[in-house]
Amino acid sequence: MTVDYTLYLATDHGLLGDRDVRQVVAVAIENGVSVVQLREKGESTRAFHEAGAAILSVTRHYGVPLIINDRVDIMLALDADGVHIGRDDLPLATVRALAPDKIIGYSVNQPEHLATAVANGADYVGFGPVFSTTTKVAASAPLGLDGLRELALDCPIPCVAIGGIQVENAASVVACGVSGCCVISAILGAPDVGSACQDLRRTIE
Ligand code: 3NM
Repeated sequence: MTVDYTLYLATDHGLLGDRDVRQVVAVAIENGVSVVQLREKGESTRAFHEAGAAILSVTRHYGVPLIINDRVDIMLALDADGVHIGRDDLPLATVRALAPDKIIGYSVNQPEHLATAVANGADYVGFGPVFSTTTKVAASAPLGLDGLRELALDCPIPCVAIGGIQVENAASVVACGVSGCCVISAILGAPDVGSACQDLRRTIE
């Protein structure tokens, strides 16, 4: 599957509030989101799976890939399009063996992590956090634009930037050489999800 990483939305239960995740994701895709990641920190396995099934019905309708955060078992159970893992999850080589044909993303904060990702067959990497963010608890120290540029320069696979990306700084992030931007609060925290997506998409392109 060829993936367009231009505007990558990750979900956050807290920021969704009582909105219907299917509706929010549908509006986001209609206004420029090209990949969706279901990220359900702190939810039960059952609730995570249910949310995944709900979102998958929307992403399939639009032909946009759905990536599941951390949980290979839930990705396989849903037959979703891929999984995004970090260094505290199952090893990348193990995930690749379990899911030979799925999209696998890997979180990278240092050059050594990028080498691990490439050597073990990741399809894309997420570089972050670029800027400080309050959305992720205990995120590493921000890379800044210089750190991001260095990682992107040596990157032989698609890469997205994550962490503190807003419409105001998205152009400088893309200028570092990444394939796209992954955002949470710039979309889910916006008063108007559709226009936030349009503004981000236009800026990134
Ligand atoms: N991962 P926002 S930063 C989920 O550095 C996540 O790997 C990060 O949220 C990493 O767009 C982050 O609201 C939070 O800043 C991104």
